[in-house]
Amino acid sequence: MDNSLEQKIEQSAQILVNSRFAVALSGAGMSAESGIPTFRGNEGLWKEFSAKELATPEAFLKNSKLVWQWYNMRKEKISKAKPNAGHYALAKIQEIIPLHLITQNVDNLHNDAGSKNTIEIHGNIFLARCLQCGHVSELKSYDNDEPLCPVCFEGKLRPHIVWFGEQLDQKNLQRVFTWLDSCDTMLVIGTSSQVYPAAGFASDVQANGGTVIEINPQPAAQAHITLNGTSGEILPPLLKAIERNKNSLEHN
Ligand code: BJW
Repeated sequence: MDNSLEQKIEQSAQILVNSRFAVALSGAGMSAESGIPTFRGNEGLWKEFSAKELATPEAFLKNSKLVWQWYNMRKEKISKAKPNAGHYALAKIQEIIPLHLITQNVDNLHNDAGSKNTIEIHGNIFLARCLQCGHVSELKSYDNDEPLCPVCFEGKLRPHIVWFGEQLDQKNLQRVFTWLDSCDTMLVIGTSSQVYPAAGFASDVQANGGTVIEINPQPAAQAHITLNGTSGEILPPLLKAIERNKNSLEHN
């Protein structure tokens, strides 16, 4: 690791340790080192698959079987994936400082790594919602492309995912904005910052006077500090630096 990156990690750790209320926003890059493809870029899902045909309410109305087949394929892959070093380091950081986590990811890996109270703003791939009674249930299987509601037994289930053109859950969004209003430091990890409303969160924090730190091998956010590298490379040394700074703060 070059000197300037080490210095920036140290500077970020000091900011985070002195922060009153910090928020992290993660995106698909966070899970790339767990073998889960991102959406954009050369290796991204949208190179091979059409977002319009698979991740919109119109697509589900037109061909729910196709949409379920795509989600089942992804679910099978995701269910075999494990959290990576970045997920584990972030969960440990949350034990040391007040860091609240918002994720755009639907893969559950932050929770598997031990993060608590994560707001999953785009849903969760292991949940399904009934189109008739609205009940949300766990659906771990990945072999059924016409699942029915286990509660009303009549309604068709859809993935409990936020598709393009759909509103995010309002309760989640209210909690997010409460966090953003209180936040003095934000970590933006592994997102291309192209999809709204999440893409606007960092500017909201900056407008309130907060500091934004980005972790990404191809930085994309408006940040005060850019830690150029993958989340698996950057978060473990950031954790170490936070531990060091916290210890020296407590011993002074
Ligand atoms: C690494 C790494 C490593 C790689 N370590 N990093 C305002 C302006 C313009 C448009 C809109 C707007 N407001 C709303 C819209 C419409 C739309 C939108 O934003 N469109 C844009 C594309 C322009 N937004 C919506 O429709 C949202 N709904 C909404 O706002 O409702 C109100 C409304 C509706 C309509 C009009 C106006 C208002 C809903 C968005 C739902 C997004 N859903 C998806 C798919 C479902 C999830 C699933 O099936 O899994 O969510 S799209 C997809 O993109 C997925 C992701 O969560 C989301 C964000 O992607 P992310 O996480 O940033 O991934 P990538 O692949 O883009 O980037 C990966 C990054 O990682 C890169 O930067 C790499 O460099 C980096 N990286 N390896 C660290 N190891």
